[in-house]
Formats: sequence, C-alpha cells, structure tokens
Amino acid sequence: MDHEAETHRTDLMTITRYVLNEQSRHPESRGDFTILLSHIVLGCKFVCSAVSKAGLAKLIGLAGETNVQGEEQKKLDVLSNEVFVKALISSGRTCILVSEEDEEATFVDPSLRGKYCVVFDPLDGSSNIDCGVSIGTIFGVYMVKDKDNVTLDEVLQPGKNMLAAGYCMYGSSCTLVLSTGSGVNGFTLDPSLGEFILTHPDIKIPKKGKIYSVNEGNAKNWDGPTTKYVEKCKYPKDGASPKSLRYIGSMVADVHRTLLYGGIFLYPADKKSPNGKLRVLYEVFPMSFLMEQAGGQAFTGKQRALDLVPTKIHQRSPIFLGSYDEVEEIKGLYAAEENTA
Ligand code: FDP
Repeated sequence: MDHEAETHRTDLMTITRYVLNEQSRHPESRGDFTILLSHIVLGCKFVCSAVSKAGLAKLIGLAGETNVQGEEQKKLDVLSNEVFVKALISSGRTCILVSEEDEEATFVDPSLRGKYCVVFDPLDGSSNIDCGVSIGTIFGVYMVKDKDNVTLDEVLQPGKNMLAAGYCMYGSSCTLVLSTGSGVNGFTLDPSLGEFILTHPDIKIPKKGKIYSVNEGNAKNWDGPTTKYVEKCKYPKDGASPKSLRYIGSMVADVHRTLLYGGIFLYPADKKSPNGKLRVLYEVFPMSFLMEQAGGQAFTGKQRALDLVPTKIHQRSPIFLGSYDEVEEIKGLYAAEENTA
C-alpha cells in the first residue's frame, strides 16, 4: 500500500484549513479574513449549484418569465449578485462593496461594518450562461485604514494594494483559485463533502507559452503592437512553430487555462473601444494579481496593470496577461512603437 498517497487522500486540506494555517503565521490576525473568505466561499457554492441547474430551470420557466409557482425567475447573474451582496454584508467584515451588477458602490451599514472592501463580478462571462460554457466569479479584497470613516477612495486604489484576489470557475468541476499575496493555490469543490479541497498547490505559470487567447473578430480595429504580436503567433519568423489559438470568451475560463498551461490572454484596446472592454476593479486587477503571484506578468499597453490608479469604479482597461516571456514581448512591441512615434 502506498502510505504517502493514502495520507494525501485522507488528510484533506480544505480552503478554510489552508487560510487558518496562513493566519497562524500572522500572530496579530484575529480571523477576520477567514470569516470573510468563508462568506465568499458560500456565495461560490450557491452560484455553482445554481449554474449547474441553469439548464433544468428552463423546464420551469425562462429567466425573466414566471415559473409554475407564478414567481418571476431571476436571471442567474442578478441572483448571483444578490447572494454575494447578502453573504458579504452578513459576514460583518465588509464596509464597501463594488459589484459589476450595481451601478453604485454599496456602503455597508455602520452596525455591520468591517475593515474589508470587496470588488467582484458575481457571474462573469454571462453571454456563455445559456449554452452551458464555463463561467465564473471574480473577486478582489482591499483593507481600509479606518472603517468608521470610509470613502470611495478606499476602492479607487491600484491593484497592487489588494490584499487578496481570486476567482471561482463553474466548469466541468468547480475550482476556486486564490492568492492572499504569497503564491497562488487552487481548490476544487468536492460536491459530496461540500468543501473546497486543495488540488493545485502553489500554481506557477510556465515562463513561455504556446497558446494565445484573443477575440480575433476585432482584428481590423486593433493597434499596431497587438496586430504585430498576433501575426507573430501565427507566422513566427524564427523557425518556431505557430502558437495555438484558444478563446472561450469567458475571462475566468480563458485566464484559468492560461495560468495552468501558459500562454497569453489579450483583451486589447481597439478603434471602437479605446479602453478595451474589461473592467479594472473586478476583472483586470484580480486576474493581474493572480498572474504576478504565479510568476507571470500583466500589462495594459502602457504600464504594469497593478500600478494603474482607477478613477471610476466601473473603469475599463486594455489587458495583456500571462506567461512572463509572452508579456515581455508585447511590452517590447509597445516600447518600439513609442520610440518611433
Ligand atoms: P461577457 O461579455 O460574456 O460577460 O467582461 C465580460 C466578458 O464576457 C469576459 O468574461 C470575456 O473575456 C469577454 O467579456 C468576452 O468579450 P468578447 O465577446 O468581446 O470577446
């Protein structure tokens, strides 16, 4: 009998156990982050369960219509938002919430306030919901100095000030990828236990990659460096093999594959969308934080993504993220363009 394998199978590292272990390395910690995370995890479990029943829900009524009980069916993204907002407020550990679904930030009632701000997209990749393709939740966490005196500036901070970031992917399995600032770990939901178990410890993105991921339908409107980079992926001049293209169109799924297999994910600016499409606070920052923590890079076309200082909560930015060498190449192409301008 393989005793080592048996030990791994029976000594389960749940996400709570993992965060408690981390916490014990900070003697000043009072467990607030562990409590916050357990509420985020609850939201992810709820959404995972709702997403897996999304096809069945059609049997009893389409979103926006009434079901057999005469109740209006909530759209999955609206429902997910409500669940996360309520879970985060009831944790008693949050003071400001910024959600992709809500135009304004939510300031938590002083009686329930804690020291964390959470920025999140409760259900990212919503155009993929109805065809059962992988979608996800993305989140980032900031800490305030004084919870009794908070303004929106607490969340209009560069991504490098985030305390933690992560995403949960609702795919063939439900996977939560988390960084609290010392590496990246992946946890898979064991549906029979209802627990996220550490399955991908210390994720490191390969330094180089063979996959590029971009919506090529926008190519006619791209800028010079993006066009040159993608051209090089397809027709390399150095005798290397062309790269493979993979594009799901769900940021969580495309970034997850990039993190595990290496390569690059691009959502550049184009003539129609000079700021790109993806949102800084709850898409670009959390994914850039994870990429850097895994040894990769994230670049906006002008600067390191995590150095960007947002001025609006729903601000957008172009983004190039992934393997260190691939992003380095994009940076070189932008620098060359600047030098010839
Ligand atoms: P979606 O519009 O389906 O919600 O920002 C949302 C997002 O998906 C990302 O998840 C995804 O990477 C991107 O938009 C896809 O955009 P395109 O359809 O323009 O490629």
